[in-house]
Amino acid sequence: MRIVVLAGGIGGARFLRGLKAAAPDAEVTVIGNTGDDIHLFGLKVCPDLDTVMYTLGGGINEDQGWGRSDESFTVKEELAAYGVGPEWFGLGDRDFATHIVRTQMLAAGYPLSAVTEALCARWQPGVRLIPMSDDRVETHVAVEVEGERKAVHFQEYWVRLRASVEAEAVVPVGAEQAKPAPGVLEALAEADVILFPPSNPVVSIGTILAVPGIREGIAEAGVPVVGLSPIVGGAPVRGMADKVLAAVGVESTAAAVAEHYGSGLLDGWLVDTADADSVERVQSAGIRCRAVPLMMTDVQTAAEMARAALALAEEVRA
Ligand code: FO1
Repeated sequence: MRIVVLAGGIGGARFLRGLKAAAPDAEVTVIGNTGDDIHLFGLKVCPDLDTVMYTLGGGINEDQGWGRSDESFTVKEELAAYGVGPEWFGLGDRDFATHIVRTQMLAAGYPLSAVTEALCARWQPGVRLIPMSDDRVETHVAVEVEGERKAVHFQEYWVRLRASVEAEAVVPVGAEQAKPAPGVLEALAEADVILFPPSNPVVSIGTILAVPGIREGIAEAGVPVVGLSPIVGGAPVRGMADKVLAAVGVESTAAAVAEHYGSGLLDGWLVDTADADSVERVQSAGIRCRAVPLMMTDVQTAAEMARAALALAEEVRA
């Protein structure tokens, strides 16, 4: 079975670990969000691609859900000693190696998709990880700080500001000019099922859908598209998705996120048992809905969720 998954960071990566356990023989292609990418110290950092690669490759810092395990921060300390910032983004020594190799290959002319393939040759994530685009897309957030309205890079909003100020707009800069990376549209056309894991609907999945051609590719695939709610009981399971959902006028409920994606895209939607009362509302939006446990406490619970998503896809296909 060929499965295509649109993934952002931590939620997407943890879901993928469950999917691999639930469908070990499936051929999984991950279309990774690159809107979170940031250029620091002359290096290109791809947080969501690295989170998927490290999580599935066994190198992730499990508690954080990002960055490497067994990390040290000597390079970061030395940069700070030179007064070279920013200090608010925690890049570890092992993680720096990934960004050095990536930047070196990009400078040699390799596209991001080829670089990602090369990095994955070491990590063997067990899925094919393709960036949504080889073109530069960077999400910026319009905020008002001390009466001054300005746009900050998503990472500054997320990490330095901790999403503590209202996001007035979330803009994936460059998305309109971006093209799907090689293999993305082909994977969608050949898919048997397409999954939206519990990633951030705005800055992760929303950014992938903003690349012209991808939303159409999903709709034209003519196969079941099933998503899992990142919102449980009116609050994000992790992260601060509610902050960016507000920016696009979507209430932080499992049903509202399903309606936001729309029945033109989604055939099925899983909500947590805590939101069983919203099944009716989602179904009346033309999206098949089931309530199952959606808390990914370990690989087994994530595998159960993946099984439920695949089962719903078969129900929709019938
Ligand atoms: N998130 C934080 O909250 N603090 C950090 O210092 C931080 C550093 C970091 C370094 C590399 C990387 O790949 C991810 C990092 N993240 C950090 C997470 C990152 O902001 C988010 O994972 C994604 O961008 C959103 O999913």
